Formats: sequence, C-alpha cells, structure tokens
Amino acid sequence: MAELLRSLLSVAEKAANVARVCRQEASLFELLVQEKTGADKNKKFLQDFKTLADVVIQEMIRHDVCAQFPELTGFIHGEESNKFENGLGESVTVTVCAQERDTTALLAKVLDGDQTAASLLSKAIHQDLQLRDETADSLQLSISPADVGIWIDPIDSTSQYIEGKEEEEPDEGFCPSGLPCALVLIGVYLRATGQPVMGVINQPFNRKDSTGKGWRGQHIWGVSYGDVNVCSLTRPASRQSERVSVLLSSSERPAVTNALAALPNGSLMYAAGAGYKLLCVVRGRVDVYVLSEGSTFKWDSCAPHAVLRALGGGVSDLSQCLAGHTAQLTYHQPHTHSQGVDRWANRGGIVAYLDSSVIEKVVEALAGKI
Ligand code: 2IP
Ligand code: CA
Ligand code: CA
Repeated sequence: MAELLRSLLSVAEKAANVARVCRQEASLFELLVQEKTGADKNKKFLQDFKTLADVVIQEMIRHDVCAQFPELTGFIHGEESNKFENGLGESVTVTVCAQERDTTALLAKVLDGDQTAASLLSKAIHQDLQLRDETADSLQLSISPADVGIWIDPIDSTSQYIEGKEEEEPDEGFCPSGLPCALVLIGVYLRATGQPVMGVINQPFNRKDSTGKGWRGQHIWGVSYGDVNVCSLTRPASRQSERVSVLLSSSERPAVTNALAALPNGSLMYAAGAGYKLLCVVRGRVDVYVLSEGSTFKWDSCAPHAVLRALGGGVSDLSQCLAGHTAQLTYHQPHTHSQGVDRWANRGGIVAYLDSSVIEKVVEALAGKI
C-alpha cells in the first residue's frame, strides 16, 4: 500500500508539471489566457481549454494509477467528466492512451487540430517521472488497494490558476489569492467506512525558480490508518496565545462572518481555494477553516482531510457540529436524493482544524446566529 502512496506522489508531480507547462509554453498559454473577445466559437473554445487542463490531468492520474493497481479501476473518482465538445461541435472522450502519439492525436481532435499544443500536452502526460521522497520510500503499510477508493481534484482553485497572479508564498503566512492557491489534490478513502486514509497535495506554484521565469512546486502527504499516522510535515507547534485565527471564503455569508468576528481574541482572514484553505490549516498558518455552505465537494476535502488526520486534526461537518455531533466527514456515500455534482457536496459546510478544541469556540460563536 505504501506503493500506492509513492505512485500518487509521482503522478501528482506529473500533474503539477502539466499545470506548469500549460502556463509556460506559449502555444498552450495563449489558449489559457486568450482575451475574451472575438467570435463565439473562440469564447467557447477558451472555456473548453480551461476545462481541458483539468480533464487531461484527471485522466492522466486515472490512467497511471489504474495501470499499476488494476483493483482500483472503477474506484477513482474525480471532479470532471471526460466527455468533451470541441469548437467544431464534435464530441470527444478524453482518455490517456498507452502510446504518446495516440494521446497526441486524440488531444489534437479536442484542440481543433492544434498539433503543437497537443504534442506539448501529450509529452508532459507521458513523461516517465518517479518522485523520490525518503519518508514515503521507507513507509510500510498494510491496506490493500482493493479496499480503497480515490477522489481527485485535478486543479483546485481553477480561477486563480487561470488568472495567474504571480504571488509568491511568504515563509510564514499565506497568499489570499494568486497562483499558489492552485493545488492538485488526490485523496484515498476506505470503501467500507469512507474514512480518509491517505492524502497527497501538490502545489505546482509555490515559489519562482532561480531564473525568475518558471515555478517550483511543493508536495505534502499524510497517511492515517490504524496506528500509522505519518505526515511529510511535522505538526506545527501548538500556539500558546489565546488568539483564534479563522480562515474563510471571501463569499462567506455576512451572518457567519459577523458572528465569528465577535469571537473573543478572534481574527478573520480570507483566501481563495477550498484546498488551499485546508492546506493553511495543515501548515498551522491558521487555527481553523470555517465554511457554512455546501460549496465544496468530496474531491476538495478528501486529500487535505487525510493529511490533517495524520497530524491529529480533522474535518467535521459544520451543521453537525452545531447540532452537537463532531463526527468527521466521510467519502463513500453520495446524497442519494441530489443530482449531479451535488450528490458529492460537503453539504453541511466544513470546520477544519489541527486542534479539536477550536470546534467548541466556533460553535459557541455561531450558535443561534446562522
Ligand atoms: C472550488 C475552488 C473555489 C472554492 C470552491 C471550490 O473548486 O476551490 O476557490 O471557493 O469551494 O469548489 P472559495 O475560493 O470561495 O473557497 P474548483 O476551483 O475546483 O472549481
Ligand atoms: Ca475544487
Ligand atoms: Ca477543479
């Protein structure tokens, strides 16, 4: 099972490369940031390409992981559907083929015949990449791939990825917006209980490289299964101060922000990206991430949730916490009465923490106010 972790780390790094290539290679970058002017067809094409970066990454992860672990076929779920319509109105199913040239041909179809863009993407997808991580390499684990499922968010915070503001992450603290908020998220859960057990978070744009043109990424992983709790990061030291820093979505409801603003010694902060806000909790940059609405999905939270568990923290359903139950989110059951993506929404909102004592403070502040 530790092989699965090693495989996910490598494929997440490849995904990060694809995300970087799309911004670095002129012919792909043009597609990504084209001005929203011109004919309708161009507008639609532009929209398609943004989704294509997501779809291609998701299918690449699915392809690589299933090739190594056939038991996972049918149990790798992602945000995106791989059915695609190109600018000519043709429907194309995006898959990663066994041979690079076949993937190129298929992508060229989606990209309205743009061979250069298709070849560049295909090359990044078929790159043979083995990421080395000493702690992961020496980890022993006894879960069978046949007992788990996977949630992928190929690019979380797509809007920040497309906008592409070149913020660098400070050593302490975080970026409220910009490229560092875009993350590749791969989470593993137990099919039987829905518990998140392994998470890989890759941040493709962490800092500029030495040339100042390209970007260097960072990866974080965690495993929480039985009595194994291992994370690539050490748990940040508990803060001695009484202050409670709360991270929120900039679209959080006023009723919630007002109630939390009244927290004794509280401070409210905002950042883009559901995955990125969870990562800020993982790194101890804030005490808690609170979200009152069902605007995140299983693919947003599964990976960071597993990492938080590995560090002794967790992610709970806010509405349940307000009702007195602090059980953690699970990942195996859809809301059967909902349709489409809403089947997999974290419907009751989110409270994410390293130290569970913060839940009580949040609940106290919000009780009766929302
Ligand atoms: C989005 C993305 C948004 C987030 C939203 C997610 O995923 O992370 O940034 O909203 O909840 O579903 P916010 O930034 O307000 O927290 P995606 O980018 O994959 O659509
Ligand atoms: Ca997302
Ligand atoms: Ca996404």
